[in-house]
Amino acid sequence: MAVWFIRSVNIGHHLKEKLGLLGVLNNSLQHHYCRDPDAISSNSAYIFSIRRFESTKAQQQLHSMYEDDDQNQVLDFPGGRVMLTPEMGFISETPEQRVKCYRVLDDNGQPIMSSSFPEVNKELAIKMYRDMVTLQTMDTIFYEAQRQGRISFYATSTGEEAINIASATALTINDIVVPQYRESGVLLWRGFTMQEFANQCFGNKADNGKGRQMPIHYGSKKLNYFTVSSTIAEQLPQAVGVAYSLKMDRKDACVITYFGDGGTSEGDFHAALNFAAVLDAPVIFFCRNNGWAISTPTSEQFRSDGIVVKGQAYGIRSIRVDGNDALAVYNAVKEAREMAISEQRPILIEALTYRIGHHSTSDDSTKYRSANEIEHWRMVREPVTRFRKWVQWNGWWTEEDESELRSSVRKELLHAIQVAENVEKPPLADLFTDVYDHPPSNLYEQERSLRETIKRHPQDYPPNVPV
Ligand SMILES: Cc1ncc(C[n+]2csc(CCOP(=O)(O)OP(=O)(O)O)c2C)c(N)n1
Ligand SMILES: [Mg+2]
Repeated sequence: MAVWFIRSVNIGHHLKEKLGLLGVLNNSLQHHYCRDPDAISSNSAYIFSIRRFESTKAQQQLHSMYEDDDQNQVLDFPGGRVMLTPEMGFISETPEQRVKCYRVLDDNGQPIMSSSFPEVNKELAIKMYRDMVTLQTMDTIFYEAQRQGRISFYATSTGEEAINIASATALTINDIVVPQYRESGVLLWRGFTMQEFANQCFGNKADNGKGRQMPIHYGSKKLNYFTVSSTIAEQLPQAVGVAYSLKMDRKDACVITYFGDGGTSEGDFHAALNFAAVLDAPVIFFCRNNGWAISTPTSEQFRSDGIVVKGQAYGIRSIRVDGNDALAVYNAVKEAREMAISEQRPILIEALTYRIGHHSTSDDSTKYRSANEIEHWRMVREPVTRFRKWVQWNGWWTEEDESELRSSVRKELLHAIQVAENVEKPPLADLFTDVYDHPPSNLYEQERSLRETIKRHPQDYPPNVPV
């Protein structure tokens, strides 16, 4: 499988061979320390004393230089040896070449001649395609429901269906998903039903979150899918913690956490990458670089070659992939999962894509981007059509299959919405439960005050919420 990840360690082979005894000893201890959680408790005092010894020697090491066989001077520095040079040179702010983007299918759904092929058989391909269409249809119908005033909010994944479904396909149900909010398709793939999606969006009594969250803040303990929280990037350090717990428990599973390009402008992103790297946490950081963070274009977020190079900066193996090519996404995540678990390390994937829809129902993106730009991605680079062409090219899909699927999904969704709308809302008392065993007095006071206000202004409160 020709999936190339940028290696986090770029040290030349000949230099590695010349490492001194201290370096080798330190390396093997670090390896032991990081890979074997049990070793942490039993050997921690020993490792700590070695490290302290090393740090008190730091000053001495700074002045110690060695000549290697090539007459190059080497600085023995805590953390690794560094080649010295008499030539002053700043590292360029832009690489000579931008990191290439891995893809398998061209824009027309045709396999690229030289690309190695992922093993996606007919059954899997059809399930992937069906779920992409379901996600698309779900987005259309819920979006319309919001426009009709039936739900309060919605955000579509339009343009990012391949990322959603293909990444989910490459994982197992034991892998834990720590999402942002534009990854409903991952939950769909795992078996969240249309009724469950509708119940959450309508905030009714059957919703797992008891109606306490905005629409699209899904979560499912059963499906190993953490509940969405709106605060951008806060999920990333949490994901590292979850991955570290999998490591401690020696689980044959990893964590995948999703985030947008906007998320990388938060401090949490950087803290998470660094923690994951030094803890060797089995976590896949999946960045959906869709060009926009609401109205802020990526050109106002960073000057680097996208996100992929930031992985390497933190010592994390990384890849850039075409997010609108389902087969490339599938291949990259499958390989990333394998490395994350077998080598116990984090991996970063930057998927290039485009947010075709508005940011959410609270946004009008025509105010800040050109219609041509949106049209280009909708017509030329659209991921569902591209995948469909490949499935059809294989002779696995017909026009009749297409119309049958679209109409049955639509019917099922409309039914789910109708049912969800008629289910009772959770009682008012639920607002104050599930956080404390014994709620503090100020919460009791707030509940009392709310009930009094409702009594005084009943016309301002929804009649379908039991008080
Ligand atoms: C900490 C924080 N700051 C700001 C916001 C407001 N906000 C919600 S979504 C969003 C943009 C996120 O963009 P990106 O991460 O690229 O995801 P995308 O919407 O493009 O999928 C912002 C700024 C927030 N929810 N949390
Ligand atoms: Mg974005």
